[in-house]
Amino acid sequence: MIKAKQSSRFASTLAIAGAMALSACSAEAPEVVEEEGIAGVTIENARMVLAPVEGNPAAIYFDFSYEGDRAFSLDRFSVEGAESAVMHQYGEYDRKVQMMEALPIPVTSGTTVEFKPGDFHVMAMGVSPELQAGGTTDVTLKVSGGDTHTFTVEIRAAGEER
Ligand SMILES: [Cu+2]
Repeated sequence: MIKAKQSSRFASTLAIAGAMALSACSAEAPEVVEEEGIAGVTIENARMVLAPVEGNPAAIYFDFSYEGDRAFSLDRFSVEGAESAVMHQYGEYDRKVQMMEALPIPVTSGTTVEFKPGDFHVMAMGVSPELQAGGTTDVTLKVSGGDTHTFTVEIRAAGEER
């Protein structure tokens, strides 16, 4: 009997604690300005151009700019619906201009980087057939220190404007 009482009291204490936590959350929610991503980062004109052959690597282009206090590097990306993603740049290798893995790009306040055809881009590998032209997907930039910035890219077919 005593045991049962104790456990029911314990259970009701938990329920009260839960209710308090909930009300605390909902009371605070309207005041908190939700800030997604890294403060000061602006991404514009983001698009992903699919390869002519389904499943082949797709290129992602966008205009990056930053107005913030903290310096970081552009380096690691992940793409929803792709197995992996690498930052690429074109360079001369073996007497041919071809794309290769890019070195991290240092970013400070005022930095702008154009990810564009023939230049910096993010290469998405192992692209899911679910990513279709006309749709969108999310790209996440992960910087040193672990902060992330997620943005949406428009998906275009291979033949469309890049
Ligand atoms: Cu590439």
